[in-house]
Amino acid sequence: MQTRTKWCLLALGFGLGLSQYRSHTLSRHGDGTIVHLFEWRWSDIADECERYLAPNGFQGVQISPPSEHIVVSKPHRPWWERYQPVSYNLCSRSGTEGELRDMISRCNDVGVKIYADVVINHMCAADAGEGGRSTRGSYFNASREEFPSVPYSAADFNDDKCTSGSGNIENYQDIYQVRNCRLLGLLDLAQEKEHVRGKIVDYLNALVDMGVAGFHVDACKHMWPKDLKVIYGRLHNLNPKWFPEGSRPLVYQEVIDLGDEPIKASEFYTLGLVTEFKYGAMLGSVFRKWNGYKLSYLRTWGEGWGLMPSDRALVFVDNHDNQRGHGAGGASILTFWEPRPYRAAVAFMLAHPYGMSRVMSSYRWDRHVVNGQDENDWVGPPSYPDGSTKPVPINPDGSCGDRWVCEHRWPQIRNMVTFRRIVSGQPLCNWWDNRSNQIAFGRGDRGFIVINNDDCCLDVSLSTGLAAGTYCDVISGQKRDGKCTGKQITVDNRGRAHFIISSTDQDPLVAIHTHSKL
Ligand code: AAO
Repeated sequence: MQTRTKWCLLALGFGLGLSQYRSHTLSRHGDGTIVHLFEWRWSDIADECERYLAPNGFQGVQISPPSEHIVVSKPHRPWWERYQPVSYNLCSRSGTEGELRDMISRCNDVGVKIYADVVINHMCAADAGEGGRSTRGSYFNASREEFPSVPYSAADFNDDKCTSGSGNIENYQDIYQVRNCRLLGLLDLAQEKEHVRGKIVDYLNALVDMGVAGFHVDACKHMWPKDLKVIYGRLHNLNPKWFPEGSRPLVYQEVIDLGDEPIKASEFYTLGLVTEFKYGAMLGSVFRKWNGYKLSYLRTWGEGWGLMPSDRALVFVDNHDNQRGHGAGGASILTFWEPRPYRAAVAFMLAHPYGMSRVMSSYRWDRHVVNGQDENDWVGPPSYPDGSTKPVPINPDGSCGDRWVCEHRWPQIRNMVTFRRIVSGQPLCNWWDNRSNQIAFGRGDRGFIVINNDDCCLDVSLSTGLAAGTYCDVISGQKRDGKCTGKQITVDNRGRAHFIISSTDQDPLVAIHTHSKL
């Protein structure tokens, strides 16, 4: 076992895993990091690709749904109006089709991929009524299930198959309800119908032809995998202007599987990647030390914890739903509201080889929690009085202004995105823990991270796997003009280094990698 650990078992598991589910609808897009620029305008994303994401090595951006959606005035312009499409016109709160096209093109030109969040399970809710406002002014009649701009009509929806009394999903233990009834009252499309498939495929292919690299597919639990298989199978190859001939879109599917329902994430493994919601829920519990969890237990993090196979998993500490009490995950989810443990958890995710990682980039809102419910969980992005989204201003220190949080610009998170890129493909090595809440591990001979979540000081010498030299800690600072603005770590000829992390340090961790060598 000693030698096997030395040769880093995970390398083997990783390599095997990659080929296990390879399908024609999925190509590996690298082990980089995707940032979800939640509710950003297209023109701001284009600027961000050029000025920040490309120079800092982000793999791609998940964008908010680009299709035309209802405009909700009560409450005033909630973020969730975008999850209620009325057509597949590419005109949304984030901008026009022209702006979308320009953004995709500019991001691709600098090597940053765009992954579109697409809502294909449903249209708007029945209660949106008739003749309501929409982002491009397309007429719709939700009461009669008429969406002439697609066009869809009553025959394209699932109502006849739904067996619940209300027509909505009432029981998540009944797979037929979950897939044939309305999620939250949203009109449920019948993806087995050729007309519906065709319209969805046309919508997705319009985006592929524009240059998107793939999709986050919303609400996959609520669609039949056999229908999704047909839809994904008809997707065009990626635009050869930016991608190698024959490249396939990357598809990652939103399926909330916390283990207690009959629909399993595993039903979607052959189709693409799947969101691993257990990841953030369990990692949050570990960093909060709930249920007796200790950081040292993370030695077996990954499949050993009942998580899905690494090469299927899209992982994240929080998402746009569970950071505000929607979706699932519950109270353990860490978010930007608790910056110190949040940064540590995100750093752990980015240092660990499990899964494909996504970083959240949020905006602040005035939380108003009554009986455990946030009454302002609906609040939309920073906006002008007319409801249009405000630009993201960048402060002189690189942080974002207004209410934009920009976690991806927090130096610790940005530097860990670089760490992940540098250690890509390297096995997890040199694990150490104190049997409590202090851990450390390396990634081959490229990087090493130490985390102290105990209430007292960490003071220890460890094998890092790195070459001898002086390294700059990329958490307390970084290498700039050959000098280190943070802690310096000296690795000796045997690869050992001494680490000190006090429980009062701004961040409870230290990370070094080959590019931070002085
Ligand atoms: C809005 C209003 C609604 C109104 C509706 C229609 O808020 O009051 O009825 O309009 O007028 C977003 C917002 C919604 C919003 C919707 C449309 O979150 O509030 O509704 O836009 O504007 C399920 C789905 C999952 C979904 C999640 C929200 O499975 O796909 O609900 N997420 C995506 C998006 C999300 C979006 C939509 C889908 C719709 O990310 O932003 O909605 O396009 C269980 C199930 C989960 C289920 C959750 C929540 O979770 O397992 O599948 O998610 O419940 O209903 C334990 C369990 C765990 C369980 C959890 C919570 O932890 O282990 O499994 O408890 O009960």
